Amino acid sequence: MAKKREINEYSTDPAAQQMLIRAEELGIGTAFTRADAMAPCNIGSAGMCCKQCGMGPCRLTKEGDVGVCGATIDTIQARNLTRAIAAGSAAHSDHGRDMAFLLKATAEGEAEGYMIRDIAKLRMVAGYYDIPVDGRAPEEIANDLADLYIAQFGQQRGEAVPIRRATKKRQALWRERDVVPRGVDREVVEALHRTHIGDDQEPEHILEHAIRTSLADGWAGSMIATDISDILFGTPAPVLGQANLGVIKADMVNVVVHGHEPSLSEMIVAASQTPDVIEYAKAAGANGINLSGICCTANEILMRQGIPAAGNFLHQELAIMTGAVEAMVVDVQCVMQALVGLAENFHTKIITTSPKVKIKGATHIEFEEHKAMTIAKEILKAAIDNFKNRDNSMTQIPDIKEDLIPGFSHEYINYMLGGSYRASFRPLNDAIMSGRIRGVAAIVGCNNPRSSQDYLHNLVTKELLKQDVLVVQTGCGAISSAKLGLMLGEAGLSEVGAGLREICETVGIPPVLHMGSCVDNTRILTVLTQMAETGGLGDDIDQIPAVGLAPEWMSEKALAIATYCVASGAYVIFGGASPVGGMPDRVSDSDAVLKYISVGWEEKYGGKLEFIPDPQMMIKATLEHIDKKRAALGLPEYDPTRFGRSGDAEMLKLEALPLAEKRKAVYGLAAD
Ligand code: NFS
Repeated sequence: MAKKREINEYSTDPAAQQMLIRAEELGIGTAFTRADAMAPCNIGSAGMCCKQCGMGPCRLTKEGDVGVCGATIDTIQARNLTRAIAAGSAAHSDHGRDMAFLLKATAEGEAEGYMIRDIAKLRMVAGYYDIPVDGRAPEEIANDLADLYIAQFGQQRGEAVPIRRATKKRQALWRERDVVPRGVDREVVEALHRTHIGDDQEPEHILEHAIRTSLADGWAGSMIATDISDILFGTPAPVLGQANLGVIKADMVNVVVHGHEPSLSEMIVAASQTPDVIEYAKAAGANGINLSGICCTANEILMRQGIPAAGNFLHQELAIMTGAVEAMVVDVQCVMQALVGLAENFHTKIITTSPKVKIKGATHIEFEEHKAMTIAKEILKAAIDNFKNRDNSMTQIPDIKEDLIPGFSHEYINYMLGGSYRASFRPLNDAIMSGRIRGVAAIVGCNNPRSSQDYLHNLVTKELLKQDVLVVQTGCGAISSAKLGLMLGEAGLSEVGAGLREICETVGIPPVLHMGSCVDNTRILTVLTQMAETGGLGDDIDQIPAVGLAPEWMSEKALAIATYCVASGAYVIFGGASPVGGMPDRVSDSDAVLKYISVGWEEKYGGKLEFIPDPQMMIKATLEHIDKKRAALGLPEYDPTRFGRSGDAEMLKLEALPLAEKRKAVYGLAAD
């Protein structure tokens, strides 16, 4: 057993620390203590264990070792990484498929309680694919779009159609390299086939298919999920929300929704606001129903409805530990099996809802889109019926929460920067060109109990903000910053570099923009693509001074996201352990795969994937990359003292200069 850590080594979040002290008092284990007890296997964590057939598992420990079939370390690492990327792509994209079926059912009037909320987005998305919109009812357009999107998943030949939303240059590169994906189902099946015993045994060739598979996720499966969520539930725009365990209320029936798909959680939000459900809760002696979310379900309903987030991945057990949760309603992904055993110490009901996910010992109330409202009410009533079982002597809710403003969809960022008449990324590009904003970092991804919860996220975020790097976030990383108060207007601006601060104050944005759930990383692809198309920062994503980071990653989905971002031209840095690393004490030829996904992929795609456990090194690598890209574009060298000496006044003075002088003063370019 590894060393038992102290509470403050488990999490930097004070609410989490309170609950972890409570867990120790009650003698209840959590992911944190289980991580202490379960030392990771060095061979498996470095991707050097092959269990693809019955002749093994073969554990390769040193350079030159081969498996029973003769497979080398490089082949085995490439296979394992590709399988992980395929699984992550499958998870996101299967979510996208369900959204496409929901759009179809809604268009046909067969989805109880759903409607098309964002007709403008529907028309815009239809326009990408030449689906006629003029003179047609939204349902007719949605029906065509749903058919097109449903067909994408199983498309056998030809390009997945959303690929056309990438820059022209990127599309050409993918075609030249023959990695344009077909349907994600086909790519995932082929990934499993190629990595079966006795198939593809050239590591680089295997990894090219990992690229293709991830592109089917980022530029199809996940992008489809985001498009349809916006069409059905509304494209996010800023709303006021709250985050952390303090959002759980002692006098109300608490229902925590956890997982990923917004289809049921949106309906639970709607059902919780109906008079009959509110009356039912009051009759049970509660002051009403209080909803909150965990993980990406939290992000979906926080972004659109302002429903508070109880926390990120490592808060799922801690929410139950408050003793005040009547039901935790889960759908798919990132749901710990430990929840059921943990809930037995309290009165909390764990309710599974997806036909794809049951947990032994949980209550299963299966969700079905054709009678979603009826099922949502049934779930809420089960939670209300459980209110009487709450033991107040077991209740302890940390009085800790922060306000935030989430909802920065790419459409909103565009509008906010340019105004309604000239929505544009021009001001953002200009700010980067002038050096007020040094570059952009997308800090995303999970929590991992192997490191202190939120510590790496927050350390990297705060340092990059000081260095005038604009930060956008999704997933559990976003909730981490939200809990810290970095997503609220002026809050935190005192810690932000002077140039970035001017931009935040002028536009009226927090220094960290919450862009949604993990499938919404496609919004970041869209922002980067539009920045490239706006001009001034090159003509493709790989030229933009931007970096993607997942300091506390743990899921296969994170690897899929990393890979499609790399294939789209981004430098991606992960913290924690490398799934293709050599043994920590030996750097040798067994690092060939590690080198290939960095140097090799950069040569081919302009993006690279690196695993850097040390946060200071992570920050250094980020800033060096941003500065390198700035230099390659011929932009002035970043100078932290150049802007913000007098706040807004300095900026307004520069803005008022005649164009020729402005070019010189602001961009450091020749006056003509
Ligand atoms: Ni993303 Fe969302 Fe969180 Fe990681 Fe899990 S919730 S899809 S995988 S843990 S960020």
